Amino acid sequence: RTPELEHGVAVETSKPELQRPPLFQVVLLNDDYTPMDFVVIILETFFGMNRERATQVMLHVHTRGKGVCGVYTREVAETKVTQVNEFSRAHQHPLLCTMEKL
Ligand code: TYC
Repeated sequence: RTPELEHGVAVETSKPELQRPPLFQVVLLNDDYTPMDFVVIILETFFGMNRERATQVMLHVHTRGKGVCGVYTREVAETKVTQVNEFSRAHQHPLLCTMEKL
């Protein structure tokens, strides 16, 4: 796009402008029953957080009602939501995970 000078001669370089895919926040919702330790394990296991970060995010969700676990393309976000909700149900916890388009 920008003409670059090569030996004093303007050369047209072109950088292809790639499409960026839509991004989605994966969001965790608060509830009154899911144990705090279980939420921390979810954040470590499915979102690659260390214990300190997972605890911060869990406490944010607990006090504010919801919180962002990560930002992903559609398919990755959908997979995380399904994995978290199935894991929570398998352990008889009502924890809810959803996604929101940015
Ligand atoms: N509110 C829950 C409790 O007091 C803890 C909790 C945190 C639940 C985050 C869900 O997404 C959640 N045990």
